[in-house]
Amino acid sequence: MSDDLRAGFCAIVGLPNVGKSTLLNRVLGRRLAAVSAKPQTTRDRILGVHTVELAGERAQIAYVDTPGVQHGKGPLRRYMREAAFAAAADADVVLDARGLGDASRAKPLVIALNKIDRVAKPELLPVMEAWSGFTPGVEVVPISAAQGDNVELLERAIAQLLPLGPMLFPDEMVTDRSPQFIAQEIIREQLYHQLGKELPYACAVQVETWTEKSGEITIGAVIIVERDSQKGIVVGKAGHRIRELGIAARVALTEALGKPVHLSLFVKVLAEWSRGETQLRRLGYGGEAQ
Ligand SMILES: Nc1nc2c(ncn2[C@@H]2O[C@H](COP(=O)(O)OP(=O)(O)OP(=O)(O)O)[C@@H](O)[C@H]2O)c(=O)[nH]1
Ligand SMILES: [Mg+2]
Repeated sequence: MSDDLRAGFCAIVGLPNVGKSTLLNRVLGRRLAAVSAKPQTTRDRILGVHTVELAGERAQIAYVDTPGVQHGKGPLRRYMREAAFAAAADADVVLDARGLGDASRAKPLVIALNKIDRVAKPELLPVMEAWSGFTPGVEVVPISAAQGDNVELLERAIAQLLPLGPMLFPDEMVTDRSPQFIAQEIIREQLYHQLGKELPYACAVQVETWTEKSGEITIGAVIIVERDSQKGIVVGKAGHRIRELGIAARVALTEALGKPVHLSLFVKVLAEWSRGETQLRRLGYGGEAQ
């Protein structure tokens, strides 16, 4: 084993819904970023540090999961887009989950073709060849983030492109995000799973209270919507929907935090929260994307 360590940032960029956050969670072996079948689930940059030995070489890959690159108007969309481009601009390596974005051209690039569990092997080869032809000299790694196939191979390809140098973070560090932020993501993920097509995009989640006592965590969180009618849907008939959301979120939180969790969920209307810069900032989406 060599003493050399490669360390640097790898931005995970790509179109919405290609599995960027699933890959981050897979690599880290824990649930950090929200995942859903609906596009535009991720709203912010999320750092996930993986300090690992790959084929005898030590590496520290600081992944930055980003919102899927998409068009669209309004301050929240703009914030999401800027978060993705800024992460790519700051990175040592860009991992493009599927397609090429403008922001990635100036950096060493690795392409991950995800969801290979969905295609038959003979169909994969021509797709890989096409990508290799399109981006000569760029490693194209077919993976299944959901099942873990080839993920180590992908990490090796990324690590080789990182600069030699000291670790950027302590080796036990996984993220710079607070447990409160992760809890918000886990609750928001349930909104994407359980609410209809449009509604999750009108929701934000904020943890308001957090107390730890005798090894248990008690969390109070609000789901913020834009209109009274949306509040009615989130609460549901006789409070049925919010109860279901609470049950599923509590199970996921208990698993993610490794401690029993008590969760109280409330719904609050904050008119046009996604259109006002000040309100966005207050909810954590604002100023400089972090
Ligand atoms: N079959 C299959 N599904 C996958 C795989 N990876 C992710 N998915 C599914 O694809 C959907 C989108 O996954 P996400 O990880 O949220 O995708 P994303 O790129 O982070 O999406 P945005 O944050 O919206 O840009 C979810 O339903 C995942 O379960 C995979 O390897 N195989
Ligand atoms: Mg995502």
